[in-house]
Amino acid sequence: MQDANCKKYRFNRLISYFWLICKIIVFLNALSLHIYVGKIIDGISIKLKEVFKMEDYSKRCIDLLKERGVTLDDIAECARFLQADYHVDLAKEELLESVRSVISKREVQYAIMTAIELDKLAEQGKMNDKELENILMRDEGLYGVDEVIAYGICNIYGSIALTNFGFIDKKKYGVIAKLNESGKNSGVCNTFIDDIVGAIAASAASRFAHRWIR
Ligand SMILES: [Ca+2]
Repeated sequence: MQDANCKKYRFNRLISYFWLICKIIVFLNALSLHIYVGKIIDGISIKLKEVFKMEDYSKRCIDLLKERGVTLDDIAECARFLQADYHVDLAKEELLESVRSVISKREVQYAIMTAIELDKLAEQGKMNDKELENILMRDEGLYGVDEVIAYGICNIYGSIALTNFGFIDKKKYGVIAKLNESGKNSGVCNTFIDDIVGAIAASAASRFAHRWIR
């Protein structure tokens, strides 16, 4: 009888241990699920922050361009000029979406911010290297770093963008001609921005051409 009681006691203890282990497993599962859900929420919030930050940079770049006398309309008009031989009746408004799309790219935004900052620093006499400042203020013929930054934008949009850029850089159309002219005035530095505007227009025209073919 005592033996039977002992077996029953052991059996009950085994059952209680089993339940305890089950509860621990359920608790750990809930905990890991909680961590997993937390990680997903963190990932989504990081992505959302990036998206909003990009929107901020787009606006920032549009404002910077405006501050230097360049509107999105001006750039769209340059892009229209580049597409005029292929689409005779094309209105610049049809290229505005492509211009906005080019400016929404992070690499393009960094190029715009860097280029305009360098022009402004030179113009305000705030560069540490006064020799370099003079080179930028004179828009020295052999100084080609401005074009290299512009190529960085065009490279994203392929060979059509690169050839478009070469063409508009040579023709100096629209706002690019204005920037080029005003850059010759003393106290004004447009060494970088003219190439940046040309590159955005060339890339927008390339984007439009690719979408048209599709
Ligand atoms: Ca230039």
